[in-house]
Amino acid sequence: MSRPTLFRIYGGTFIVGLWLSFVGLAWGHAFPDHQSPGAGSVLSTSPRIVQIWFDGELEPIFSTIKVEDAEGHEIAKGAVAPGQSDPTQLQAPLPTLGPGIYQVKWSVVARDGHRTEGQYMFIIKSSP
Ligand SMILES: [Cu+2]
Repeated sequence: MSRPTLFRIYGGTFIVGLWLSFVGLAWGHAFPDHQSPGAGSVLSTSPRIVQIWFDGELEPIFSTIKVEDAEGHEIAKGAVAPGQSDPTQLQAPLPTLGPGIYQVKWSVVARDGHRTEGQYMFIIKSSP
């Protein structure tokens, strides 16, 4: 009778251990915390820079940001902002943008080696 009980205990511990390591990896991913200009925002003037702040540290060599116009042409690209001891921010300086829809596309590798990526848009409206 004691063998099956032992097996059940070890088995349960193993499964809990697997679950904990999975959750631990998931926490290590880097996702945007906030961005400027905000996702989906409508602006009346061209911003000078696009910035994204992440919830975890990034690997600078493997982390990029770019901005495309409505036709998919790349109009700006950037990287981890310089001078950060704990790099969590991407930025891309922008040329002066005309009215239109712009896509910000980001791709980062967190310190745990996992890549996450995504995109969002902002709009510059034509002046009245
Ligand atoms: Cu991860």
